[in-house]
Amino acid sequence: TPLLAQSAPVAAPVVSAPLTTLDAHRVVPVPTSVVAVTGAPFVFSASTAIVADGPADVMQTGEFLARMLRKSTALRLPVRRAGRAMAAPGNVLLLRVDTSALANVATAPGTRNEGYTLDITADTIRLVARTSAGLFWGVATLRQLLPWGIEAEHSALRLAPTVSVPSGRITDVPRFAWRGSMLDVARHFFTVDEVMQHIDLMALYKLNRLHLHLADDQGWRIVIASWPKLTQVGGSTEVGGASGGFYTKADYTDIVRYAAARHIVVVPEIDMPGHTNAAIAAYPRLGCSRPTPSIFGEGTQPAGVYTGIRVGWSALCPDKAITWRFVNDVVREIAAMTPGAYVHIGGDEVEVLSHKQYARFVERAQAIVAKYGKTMVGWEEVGKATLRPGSIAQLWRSDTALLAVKQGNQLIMSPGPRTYLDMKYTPTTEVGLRWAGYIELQTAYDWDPATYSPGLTESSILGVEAPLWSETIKNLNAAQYLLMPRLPALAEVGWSATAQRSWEGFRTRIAAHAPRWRLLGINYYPSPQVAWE
Ligand code: TNX
Repeated sequence: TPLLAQSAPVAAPVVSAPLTTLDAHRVVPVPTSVVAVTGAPFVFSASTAIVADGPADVMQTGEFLARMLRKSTALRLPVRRAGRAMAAPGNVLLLRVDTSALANVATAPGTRNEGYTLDITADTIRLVARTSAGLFWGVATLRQLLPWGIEAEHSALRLAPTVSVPSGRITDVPRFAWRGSMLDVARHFFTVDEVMQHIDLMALYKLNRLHLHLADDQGWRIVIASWPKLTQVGGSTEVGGASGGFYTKADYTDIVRYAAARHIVVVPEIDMPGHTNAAIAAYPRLGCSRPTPSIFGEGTQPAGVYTGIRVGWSALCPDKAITWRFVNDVVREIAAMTPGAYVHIGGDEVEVLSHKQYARFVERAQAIVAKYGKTMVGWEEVGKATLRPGSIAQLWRSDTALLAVKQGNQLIMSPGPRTYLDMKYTPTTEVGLRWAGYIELQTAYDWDPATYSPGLTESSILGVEAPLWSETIKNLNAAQYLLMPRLPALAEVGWSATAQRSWEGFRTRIAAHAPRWRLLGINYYPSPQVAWE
């Protein structure tokens, strides 16, 4: 029987106490600079107000914080727009967008816009950022500075009787622009509600890209109106043979909106030309491959859908007109429902096309993505094709990634032995695969994307991403067991400069997060490398 239920054998602290000095913070990812100042703390009370100064979504961020405190404490903080007369006395939490903030902090291109400063005194918390996203990440930090009891799902517990923050100043800017988490909803389907719970978890750790692997051999998970059988047939099963599932366009839009409210961009992936058996089962004329039961033994169902876990054998026929009508329609519909800048075309593990057929396929798909106004992302093999400036390659096993770098394109770093969170922690932990090795927490944490493989420099790296392939993962509980605590480790690799972070520091800080996870109902692997609180 699975041990995946929350089972950490820990004695949780009974009291959810406020921090006494900012130096003692346990923030993950670790901020660029934290300076404690002697002086009285900021104490939240019935007369505290949240004041929003900036675009409309700053109000939304204010409400996000107010709602959190409302469910776990007696605090009912009003959220007001700046400028209105503020009659009531009391202390103020100011959320302000100021496009000149952080002007003299050195950063990589673009990342300054996600930074923030947080000044805490007895009467005021001033959170200032250049954009609404920066403010939201500042609130994520503030959340972690508050006692863990604020995470309680209902106020009956009253776990956080005193909600206060010690005085001081935090300045924080991310190292990389792309900090991603990938969910494979193709091998096993995840419901809209599960995806939203995952987005909540990402928001805790300042991850800003949700990559959804929407189609693979075992499932097609998004409605394409011009090719209805993709979901009717291709979405009907999943690995192991259970019934699958798919998102309607309205479902997908709900996910995109929920993510956007948390400053997370959804990156849809339709894997092609390989990993396409679900599409081929629905429309056999697309395919130049059929799974043959004699080769695969298990997994091949009568309707042509596949429920096993072999990779590399399926491919769209690269020279047929129907294939290009299909690619064009799919990319058009996906692009139309995706406000984010990216469409991921997969491109991995194609073993049944020639090098030339493969490169040509990627180049044509790339042109279609560009025609619909999006930036192409592909797994590192796309480096074998001629890339347009700005196209992005995702490193996973490092052998072809450098081909993209040599063309001047940037990489998302997802090296299997560090970031494949579908790998087991140890030989004896449950669920997961092991082809890229076992990944205990320290292994997930202790590496630097810029020095991971020769030929890379800081500027060739757009960021990091942790894929969660779901061949062995049937539900969110199992997913969280693999994600936690490794996803926060990856988040720190992506956000914090190497000079600020260390394994010792991380393992001490992350230990204090477990009480939050327990209150939030987040499952986790209690790694023996951490003295969990
Ligand atoms: C490799 S990584 C794959 C996936 C599998 C994964 C399992 C990559 C681009 N392709 O199709 O699900 O390994 O870990």
